[in-house]
Amino acid sequence: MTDSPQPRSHEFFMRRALQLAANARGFTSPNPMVGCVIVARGCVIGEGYHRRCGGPHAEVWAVRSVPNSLRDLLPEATVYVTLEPCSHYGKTPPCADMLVAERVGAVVVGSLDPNPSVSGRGINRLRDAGIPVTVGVLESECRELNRHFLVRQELHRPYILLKWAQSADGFLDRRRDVSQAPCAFSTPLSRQLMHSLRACFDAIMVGAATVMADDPALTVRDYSGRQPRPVIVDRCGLVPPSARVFSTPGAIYLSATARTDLPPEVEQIIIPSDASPRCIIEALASLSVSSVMIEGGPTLLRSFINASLWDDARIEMAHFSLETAGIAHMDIPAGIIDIKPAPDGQNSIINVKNASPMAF
Ligand code: AOF
Ligand code: ZN
Repeated sequence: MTDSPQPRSHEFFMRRALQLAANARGFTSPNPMVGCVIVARGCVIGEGYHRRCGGPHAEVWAVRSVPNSLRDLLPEATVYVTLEPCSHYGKTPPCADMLVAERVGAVVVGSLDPNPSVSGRGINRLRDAGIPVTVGVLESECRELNRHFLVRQELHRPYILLKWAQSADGFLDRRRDVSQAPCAFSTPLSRQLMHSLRACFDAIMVGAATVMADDPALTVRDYSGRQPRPVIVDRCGLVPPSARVFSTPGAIYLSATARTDLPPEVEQIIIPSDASPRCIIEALASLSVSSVMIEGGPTLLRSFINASLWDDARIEMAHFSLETAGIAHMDIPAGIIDIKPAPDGQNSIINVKNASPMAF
């Protein structure tokens, strides 16, 4: 006896829509990643995702992908979309109107769009046109995918990730002079993962002491992706003009005094010498930076932790200790903690979510 196949669930198709959305990771900022799947008679007849900010939305690609021979099925089809269809004229026309015009049978939405131009209006427009709408399928996965976008919409500021690598006993480096290389906690694989993570951000920020001690380039080298803008916080104007980071495209230099010795391509922003973390983030937001990863050093990281101005922390922890040879100790910040082995099993990755992040 053979069982007849079970009809596939809303979750099954929403998972596929999530998978499609993630194809554009690193390319949609400041827009969200959105995926869409069109299903008729239990089969996928169309798929799409939002590829680039300014380009067509996921629903448009999905409807366009339906073969002409199957378009007659749209009135009985269910459209799965990870984010509420938009209802406004932005860089593109409203997707909710397009779905109404195509007379689709039903819409299943992962999470609501908090963008004040949308915010429930997309769903209302569909329902007003008589299209049944289900909301909240795999909602937490859909929200997690768009953490950067949701923080910007809901907390009115750029998304902030704190990131560092440390020894098992919490040191970011060992005692050394500048002629010696920084202590290597990362493995080749975790470095590559870190570069893929960098490519998802608009900016990567470090303090002056880190530039002077490590001379980082802050580039996306071991992965192919977008280069974020490097940001150097140097309140006292100490970083030498020869620092490698000034050659990385799009560099932003935050200091209390203007410098005449930096390459002309470097964008200089004057901040008060006692600028708070909030003031720093406001300066970046004014340059349309919508997500920033803070890569050190401990003074800058701690100032953001003390202000509760961060959303996630990602700590790569090596399995060896430095004990008395270690310097620059960091405590793991309080929050919702998840610890996993790195994919090569050599280090641990600690992810912490801030339970009460500062809003602007
Ligand atoms: C959707 N599907 O695939 C995306 C949506 O300037 P625009 O026209 O690209 O509009 C951007 C806004 O549209 C963005 O802030 C978000 O609210 C929504 N994005 N909506 O239905 C999509 N990318
Ligand atoms: Zn849209």
